[in-house]
Amino acid sequence: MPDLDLAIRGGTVVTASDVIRCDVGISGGRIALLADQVTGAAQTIDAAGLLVMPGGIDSHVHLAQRAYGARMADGFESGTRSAIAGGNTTVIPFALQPRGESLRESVMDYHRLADGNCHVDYAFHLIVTDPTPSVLGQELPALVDDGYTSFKVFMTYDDMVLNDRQLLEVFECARRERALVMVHCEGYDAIKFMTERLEAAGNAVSRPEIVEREAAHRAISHAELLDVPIMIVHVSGREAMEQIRWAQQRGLKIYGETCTQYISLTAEDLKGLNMDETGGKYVCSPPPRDRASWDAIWEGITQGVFATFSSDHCPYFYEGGEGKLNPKSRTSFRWVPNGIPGVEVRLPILFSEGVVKGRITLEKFVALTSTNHAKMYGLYPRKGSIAIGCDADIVLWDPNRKETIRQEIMHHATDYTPWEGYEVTGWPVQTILRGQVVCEEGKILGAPGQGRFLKRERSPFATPRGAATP
Ligand code: DUC
Ligand code: ZN
Ligand code: ZN
Repeated sequence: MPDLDLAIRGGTVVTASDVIRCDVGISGGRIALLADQVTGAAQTIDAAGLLVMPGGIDSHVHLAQRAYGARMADGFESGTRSAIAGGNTTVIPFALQPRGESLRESVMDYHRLADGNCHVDYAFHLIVTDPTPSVLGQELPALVDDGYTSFKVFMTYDDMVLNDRQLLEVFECARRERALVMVHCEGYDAIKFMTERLEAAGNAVSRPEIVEREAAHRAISHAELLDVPIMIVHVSGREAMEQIRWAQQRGLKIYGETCTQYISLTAEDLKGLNMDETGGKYVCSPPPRDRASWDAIWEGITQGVFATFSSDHCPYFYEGGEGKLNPKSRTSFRWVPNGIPGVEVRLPILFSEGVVKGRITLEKFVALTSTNHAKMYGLYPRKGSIAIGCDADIVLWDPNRKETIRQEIMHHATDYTPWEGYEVTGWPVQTILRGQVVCEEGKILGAPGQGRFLKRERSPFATPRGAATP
């Protein structure tokens, strides 16, 4: 038996493929032993009655991002503190290239903010806003080689939108470099048109599902044209889900991601967007839809249309001059900073709505919240499972614990949670990062800086089908 630093005894181990009663032995930060009885470790945790699951991997969070015209409430310290309290051990935030600037320099800027300040392990996706010949020909290939193996592109927003020609150029580069492209699918012109007309009429529903569906179809068509796999992120309802399912049924490598807000919030929450009520607290894009959309998202989850379930944690303050209620946003809904905090509640809400209500199995829960993120983004098998040799990133989970989500128990820096008063069953009890207990009963035990930067492999899911040669 290897010398063990830690034994987790008496729990039920859950992976994306199995639910097994066994003990876990950890040595040097890695899983060293899975056995009926593990004894003789330097430290022992009694996990009787608990689930022992891979730590959550949230592959869609925004931290310290300079965008959307406001200051983000969470930097790397508070954002990853919130992540770890929610049972996560890895996050993948974004390094955004401001237009006209070097992508490499932007990545270095984010490293300066993150390195030494994270409670969980982390990597970066790149946001490409300015795909110049030197970005496509030199910077992106070198960055992919350096472990930044995925990029996000936007089909909307004045300061980030790529036109169709630019999208194709980024897709072509991704195909060549074997990187995975994440696409924000909402059509720029349709949104702009609607925003202007609706603003004049004092109505705030400027991003209906049809703009998401149109953009998803366009992105899928471009991806098919070049035979490049893409991930369509933050899918909000039936329209875009059906586009992805249609593409998958055609054999295309089109992947889908959905998020907590699309199974638990609705457009009703957005009422009061003229800021006399609390609607701004729920502004994110795509916006939450209606209860029928929750059913469509569950259909996509259970049918395997969605590979990943993320938070899209994009935290702004509600109060104050730089938050949702900033003076400009009071003049029109279009200026309300776009995004909500959610990294800490992703696992409890999916567990409660999915596992406890019988919609998904425990294995599927682990796949959606951890394993598939690792596989999609080049971190597997080091991350995302409980098997010999994996990093010992583990959440001990009480499946019966009832909690009410409240701002006062959150660990993020922002001043509200959109899920205030939301009741869940299932809660993280301890979070273990590479064999160290870093959070217990909401108490952060480790120090910022314990999180390490993860250089990622190329994703096997980014390999083209080989059907066409552009
Ligand atoms: N897209 C995101 O991924 N997050 C927040 C806002 C947005 O447009
Ligand atoms: Zn987006
Ligand atoms: Zn996002």
